[in-house]
Amino acid sequence: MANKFPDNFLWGGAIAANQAEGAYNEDGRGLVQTDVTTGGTKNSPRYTTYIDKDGKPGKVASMGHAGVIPEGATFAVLEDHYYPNHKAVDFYHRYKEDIKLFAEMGYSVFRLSISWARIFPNGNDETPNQAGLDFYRSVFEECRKYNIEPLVSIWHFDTPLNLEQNYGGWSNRKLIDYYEKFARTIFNEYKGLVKYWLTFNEINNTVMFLDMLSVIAGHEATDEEYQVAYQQLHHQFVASARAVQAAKEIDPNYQLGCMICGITNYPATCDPADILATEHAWERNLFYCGDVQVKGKYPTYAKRLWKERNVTLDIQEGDLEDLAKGTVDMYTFSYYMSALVTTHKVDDKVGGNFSMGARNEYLTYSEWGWAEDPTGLQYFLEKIYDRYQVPLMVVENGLGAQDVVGEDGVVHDDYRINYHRNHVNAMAKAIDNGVDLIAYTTWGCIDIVSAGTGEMRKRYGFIYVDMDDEGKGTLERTPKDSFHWYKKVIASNGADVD
Ligand code: P53
Repeated sequence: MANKFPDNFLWGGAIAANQAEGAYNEDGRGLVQTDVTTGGTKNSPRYTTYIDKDGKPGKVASMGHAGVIPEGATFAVLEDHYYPNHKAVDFYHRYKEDIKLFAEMGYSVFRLSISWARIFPNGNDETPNQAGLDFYRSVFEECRKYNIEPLVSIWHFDTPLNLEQNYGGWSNRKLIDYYEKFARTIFNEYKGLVKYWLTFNEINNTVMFLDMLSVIAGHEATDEEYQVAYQQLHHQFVASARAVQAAKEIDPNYQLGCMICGITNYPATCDPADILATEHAWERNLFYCGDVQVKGKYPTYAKRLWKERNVTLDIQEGDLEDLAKGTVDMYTFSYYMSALVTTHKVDDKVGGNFSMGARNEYLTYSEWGWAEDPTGLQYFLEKIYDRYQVPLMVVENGLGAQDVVGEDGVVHDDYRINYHRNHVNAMAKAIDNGVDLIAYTTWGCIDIVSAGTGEMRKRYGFIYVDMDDEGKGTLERTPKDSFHWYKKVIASNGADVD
């Protein structure tokens, strides 16, 4: 039976400013963390670079947005390193060409993020940078020309570097006010051009990344690190809730969403201890954020989570009221893979950046160690919808793979088509089971810089970009086979996935 999607279902793709735009120091843009972050690979981390207090250059393993540099050091761009995000794929200058290609695929939605540092270069400037405001206005107008609905992430791993360097980043409560001012500025500026907003990309990663530190940096996170992360997350929750309230004040038609890194957790064995550990992993890594942002309050199990890590949250007067008042209208998430949870010793660990834990013998893994699991997407959709009962959006999904340009100049990416076909089918099944799913934006609709590894070779796009890991290439855009496949899927509203 052919898949059935709702009539007004939104089909499209997604990118993030720092991974696509480049033009890192043009038109008054300030620096962000990825501008001082080198490229890495599957097996070696990206590094955040700095000059220490004695003037010596140094680097520290980073996750793009979480590199912690030594006391007294200053983030710095070093001469003998390559920074892939500086140029990225030059969306900043080529957005008209790119949006035209998206329109050709039939997009009705395009997810992108607004770079805070283009609007407020230092994060807390008195007045916004007009050139930054103009750029996004022009991008949104270009979308509207083709009846493409922009879906805008307000923050996608790119806090202005000044706020990281001189304020301690999200550990500092002041960031709530700076973020709120940024959000209000763009809500006012783009009224009538944008309807859908996401407050923080993969907000659960603020804490979940700590579980993964042992993989990228060979370091088990300490209670102090959890204390810092939970406090930062609290500030982000309040900032998100304030932004939601501001948005509704400015335009009651605005639709706001949370954005969660959606990893489906399964128990590795039927040992009851594993079943419970899995449920607790859902609470810690997924529900904690969704519950605060959709239901408007910290869940009861939060006390246990804080106690396990000796965390004492500084919650100030008005914060809990803000959380209650600033709940989101929709739950949006990225979905790439599932993971296994176990209390037993694991011999066969899955490698690759960010994915970890035991190998699932029923699944296949990408070159970067991510488990391909479309059933896990159906499971996630059904479980999350049952819990929250608000419209859902899959705002990232895709396969990072190395592409080979054929002799005919085209990438024949059946592997990517298969991946998306399976996930589109899984969404259709969840919809058939009653889930109110309203949008699907595939990740990196055009090839962009990988967030995790900084590589270009880890490609997700349906449009090939001629650019390599060293920054060599013409930046020319060429549709892959998947481009034509997706066009057909959209034209048939998800019915024809062959
Ligand atoms: P890359 C880890 C696990 C799941 C999603 O990731 C993740 C990450 C962080 O890398 O992030 C999202 O480029 C993120 C995007 C990112 C995309 O997944 O490492 O929102 O910015 O590019 C894919 O392969």
